[in-house]
Amino acid sequence: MGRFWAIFFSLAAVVTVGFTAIGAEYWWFPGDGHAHTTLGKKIDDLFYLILIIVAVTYIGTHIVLGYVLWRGAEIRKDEKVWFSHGSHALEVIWTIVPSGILLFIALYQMDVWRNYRVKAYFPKKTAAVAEVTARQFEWRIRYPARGKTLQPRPQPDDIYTVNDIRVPAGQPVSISLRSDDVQHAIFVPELRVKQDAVPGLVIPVWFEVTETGTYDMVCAELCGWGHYKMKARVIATSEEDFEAWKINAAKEQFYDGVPATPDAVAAKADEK
Ligand SMILES: [Cu+2]
Repeated sequence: MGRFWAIFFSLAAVVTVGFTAIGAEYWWFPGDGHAHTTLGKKIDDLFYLILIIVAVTYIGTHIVLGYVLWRGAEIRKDEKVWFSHGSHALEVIWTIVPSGILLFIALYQMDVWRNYRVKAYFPKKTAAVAEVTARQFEWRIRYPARGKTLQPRPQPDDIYTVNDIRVPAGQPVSISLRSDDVQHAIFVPELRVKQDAVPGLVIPVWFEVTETGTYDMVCAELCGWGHYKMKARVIATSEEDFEAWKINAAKEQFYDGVPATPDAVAAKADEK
């Protein structure tokens, strides 16, 4: 029976890691399993690096466990068992090696972290496309008028949407994240974008969507009874479609019910 458990524990590790590797390729990560932003791909690479380190350690320790069980199974009933009271050298090694691995991960991921969070390291041509304000329980988005740059304070010709964040794909863009009341967090799994919205702070978040599409966004900070209602979308379109949308959105928003041209006025009069 001892030999059975020895093989069982050794194989269990290999099988688990095998399934995890298959899962990681097909359904572990949100969406189609791959990041849809440039930086997201680097974040995925960090996940895989850590996964490999963990897998090697996991398989290694289980093989050692299997070996110990196998040796234990060989002991005959009349044989005297042997006890170990620890090994100083071994303990030093298994303290230093994991510390070294953790230090390596901490240093290795610094570039990605800095690029993601520190404004001075954002891509140079990052366009500020919108201000996103979280509130109980929705996202209000303010865009500068076509051809203008985003101002810290609302402008009369700004365009507004609720729960729809429109961005051009294929270029680095940033949004200014704020909160009107409590703490919220934007989370767009497929873009690997996650950031808390903190009352009193304006936090810039940049990303470059690689493929046009609609990506689900949720609030990732339990912010009250209607937390679940904070579903939103990031809609990434081509630059031209983004500009065209802006023209349309401005038309709709500023339409005051009065036909604009003399022809339209005449058409309206004919209707009556
Ligand atoms: Cu929220």
